[in-house]
Amino acid sequence: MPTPKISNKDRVKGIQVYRPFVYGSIAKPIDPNNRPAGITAEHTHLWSVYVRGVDGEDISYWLKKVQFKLHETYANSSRMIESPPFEVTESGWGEFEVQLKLYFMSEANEKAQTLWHALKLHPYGPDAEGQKERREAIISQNYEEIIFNEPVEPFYDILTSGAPQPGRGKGSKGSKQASTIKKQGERSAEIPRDNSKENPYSLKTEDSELLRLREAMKTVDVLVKRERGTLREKEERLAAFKREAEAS
Ligand code: SLL
Repeated sequence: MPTPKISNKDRVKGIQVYRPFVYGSIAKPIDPNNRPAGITAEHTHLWSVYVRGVDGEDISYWLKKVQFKLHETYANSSRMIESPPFEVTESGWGEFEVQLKLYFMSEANEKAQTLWHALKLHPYGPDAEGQKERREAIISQNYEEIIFNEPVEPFYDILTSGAPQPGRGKGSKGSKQASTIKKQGERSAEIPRDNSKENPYSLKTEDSELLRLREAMKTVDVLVKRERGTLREKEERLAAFKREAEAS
């Protein structure tokens, strides 16, 4: 479908709207003694690959659909998911790169964006063996922010009106939403306060990261002071040598 021509004057100048989301996968090893029916014998894992809001936030007000491109060993390897949850659940035996193509609401007049996610089935790191034994789920996910640079007016309205509030129903979407009074800043791209198993990105994580950075800066300060001290010593010795050389 040809996209309507949007001239630059239809864009909201100087504005960038950020929308956070997470994408990733969760994989569970199949218990050989309790195999779900209808799964091929070679398949060792059940997995899902997904795109979702941070902490379950509804992102379908700006994200229209997601195309997941699986490895070609899968039948119908290209899967278009047109409504939330934007995810594909499958079984398999191997890891591969999944291509995710994010399509925005048509009002956005934005091209689809492509991301890649490496599907992880196997644990790694110091406790890999333990995790394997306990048949733990393997979560591999990334936090991402999409930046809409100078969005067109209708999309800016949609973005700033935010996700439909629970109880307000579907009617708050689309054209009706655009006509409601904008409460700018009511919805925010703030990350959640606490992290959970599914979502390691929180203000708490951010805080501890900041603390770590502050500690690192202190260390750098100490190192800089020490270096300055050494430099001063060397300069003093150099000056002494010079004086000696001049005197002799
Ligand atoms: C590997 N390069 O060798 C990867 C490919 C493909 C995984 C992994 C499904 C198989 C099916 C499946 O697990 N494909 O249903 O036929 O590890």
